[in-house]
Amino acid sequence: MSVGITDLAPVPHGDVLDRWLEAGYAGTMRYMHRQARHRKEPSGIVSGADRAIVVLYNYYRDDSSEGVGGRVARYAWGVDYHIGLAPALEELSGFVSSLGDTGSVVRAYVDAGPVPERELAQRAGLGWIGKNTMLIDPQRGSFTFVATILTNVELALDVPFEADRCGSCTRCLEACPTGAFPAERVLDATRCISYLTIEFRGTVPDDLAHRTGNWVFGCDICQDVCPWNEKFARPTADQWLQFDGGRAWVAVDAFEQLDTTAFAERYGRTAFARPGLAGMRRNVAIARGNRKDGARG
Ligand code: B12
Ligand code: SF4
Ligand code: SF4
Repeated sequence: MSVGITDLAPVPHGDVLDRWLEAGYAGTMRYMHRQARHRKEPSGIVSGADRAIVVLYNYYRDDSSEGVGGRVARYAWGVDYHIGLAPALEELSGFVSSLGDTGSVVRAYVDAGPVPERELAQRAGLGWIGKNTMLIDPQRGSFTFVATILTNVELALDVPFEADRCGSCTRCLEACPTGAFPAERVLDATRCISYLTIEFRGTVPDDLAHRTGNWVFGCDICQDVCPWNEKFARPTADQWLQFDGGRAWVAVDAFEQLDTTAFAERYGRTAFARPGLAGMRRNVAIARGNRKDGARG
């Protein structure tokens, strides 16, 4: 885990978010439009808060197996991280509260909420934004969750991470099977396998479905090819990420026999709950089709 501290001044790349939304790259994620004001001016998120403590949490695990069935992005191999990270964040929040006066503002966020997490992480000195749009920690790579604690407890600020260590590399841009990067550091979410398998409800257009290969939940390709991950990613030993013995692959018939109650019992505490049973069945059906066609992601 690495931790950095920054203030909540307006983000310097708010215009990037505006252009991204205008281009329609958020697709059906309407909440990104609703949250835009706070994402650009994070001091408005929690009344009184003027500091962000930003935490990077390593979730990397190795998987060299050429499994059978559908492939799952690493971040979803364990218990849902919104649940798994809660105890660590509660403990850290308690510690931060103990540094301030009674009644200090201390509020933790991970993913949920209008917090511009990567932008704050860069400003808190934890890494740079790669061409694949990921926050890259020079000592760990990008297989990390970002969590933030917004507070008014007086804390010294860290120095922003100003360097761009991507250099002339373009591996991630070339490796994306769906062509989801219209430019460096710009991701058209509507073409991204992560969006198509997790956020998007409905029928995936054929031209994209053919390119999703065997991914049934999320996608790690633009991170797997990154030299900073190849060199520096180290497996975590955290127990909550080992849930279920890991779930790097799911069997093609994993969801066939389940009804919604059985699905909730089996997967309710995992990230699969977001697309739900119908979404996971759709994803598996696409992967099965691609296997027959010999299409690869
Ligand atoms: C919407 C969303 C998605 C969408 C869109 C992704 C995207 N790139 O925008 C979809 C569904 C596709 C998605 C996919 C994934 N996501 Co997501 N997602 C988010 C969410 C909720 C918002 C991201 C966002 O603001 N997008 C809008 C665009 C415009 O923002 P942006 O690309 O980050 O650009 C901002 C900054 O980078 C900055 N900026 C832009 N250019 C430059 C240049 C410089 C020099 C600097 C300094 C800054 C800068 O300005 C922009 C505006 O603030 C965040 C959580 C959160 N609350 O922020 C998680 C989050 C980004 N996702 C995360 C993860 C893990 C993933 C996946 C890896 C999951 C997977 N394996 O399938 C993929 C990765 C795909 C990818 N290459 O980004 C993590 C990333 C952790 C990290 N180390 O970076 C986050 C932070 C969640 C978390 N709390 O851990 N995600
Ligand atoms: S997560 Fe996969 S589909 Fe999405 S941008 Fe990265 S390589 Fe492309
Ligand atoms: S693959 Fe290369 S260009 Fe892409 S994020 Fe990693 S270092 Fe940057």
